[in-house]
Amino acid sequence: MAELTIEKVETRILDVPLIRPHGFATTTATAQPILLVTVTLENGVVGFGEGVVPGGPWWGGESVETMQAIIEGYLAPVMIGRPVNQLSGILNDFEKVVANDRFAKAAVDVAMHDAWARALNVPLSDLLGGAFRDELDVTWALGVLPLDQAIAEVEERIASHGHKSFKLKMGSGDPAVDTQRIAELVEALRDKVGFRIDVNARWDRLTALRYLPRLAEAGVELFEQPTPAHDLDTLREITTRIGVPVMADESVCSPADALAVVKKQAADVIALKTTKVGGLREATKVAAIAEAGGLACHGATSLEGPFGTAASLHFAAATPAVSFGTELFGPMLLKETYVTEDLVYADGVVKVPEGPGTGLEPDWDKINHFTRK
Ligand code: MUC
Ligand code: MG
Repeated sequence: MAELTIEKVETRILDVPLIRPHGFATTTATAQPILLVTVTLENGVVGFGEGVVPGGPWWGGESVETMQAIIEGYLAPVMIGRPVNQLSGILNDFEKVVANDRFAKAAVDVAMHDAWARALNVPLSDLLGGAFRDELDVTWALGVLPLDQAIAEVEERIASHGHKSFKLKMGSGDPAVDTQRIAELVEALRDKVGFRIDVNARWDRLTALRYLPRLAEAGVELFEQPTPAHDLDTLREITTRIGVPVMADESVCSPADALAVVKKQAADVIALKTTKVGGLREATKVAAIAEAGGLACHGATSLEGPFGTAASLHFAAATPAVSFGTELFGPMLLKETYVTEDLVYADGVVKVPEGPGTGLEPDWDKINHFTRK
């Protein structure tokens, strides 16, 4: 079908201000850089994808600037002139020209899925097996914050959006002080909502074994990636020793990584980000491996904007293995959106948008406004 031929691939960097600074283990973001990717087909249909990392290259080595260079210089030439319904062949050929760089590949993978679904006039989830649910639970994440501000933010988010679970970012500063701050917060509010922590791989084995039991005693329900990505032995030790479920995030950036975690039974849950694994097709493989190995998947985020988040929602809606809720809250952290109708969040859940593709439409005035000059 000639009309499905990919004619153009365009990218631009958006800098979108956040509603408040978001403190990660090693950096604090006040705006989220997002690489907006458009794929235009010969029939005029346009698909949207987003290249996003949480707050910069500290997380996985990629940034919006590296993604732009890789997509424009190496991935776009593989795509142009080929029909979008040969997606798996195109993705296969990416591996001949670009190793790793999964966040960049995810941005174009999502844009191609979106264009293809829009061309067929079906929701994106139809290309992933079909949606079997229309809304998903959403955890809200607090950046690294002083105790009083953190308590105030939890109370405010319960009142405004009905969140039932919260992720607390850790890993910056002195582990003893960090642990005390989080333990007090959880003890103050655990009767109202659930809490999990994300250390972003910053603690070594001894630090983790020393402080995680205190957090377990305070009532933390899930430990996300306390220790370094490559060290599956320690992750397994924590999983088997402390009695609180462990979620692997930085340890799982590919299907092969997921298989390694399953073989070692190093974690109970996989934080499945469609971004870090290279897109929706790779995410499907990770989910299948997790499911076969008895691990649950969590619909995790790199703080994507509306298009990337909606794509992840379609994936989660079509994938029963994503059975451990989501943290697909990225659009709520942005001060303003750049789609005509934003995602709907209320009562602790987000609706999967309806309509062709992701179901979202661009607001070009806003996109131009946020485009980096
Ligand atoms: C991560 O490591 O999970 C997701 C939410 C958040 O606050 O940070 C990210 C990245
Ligand atoms: Mg994480």
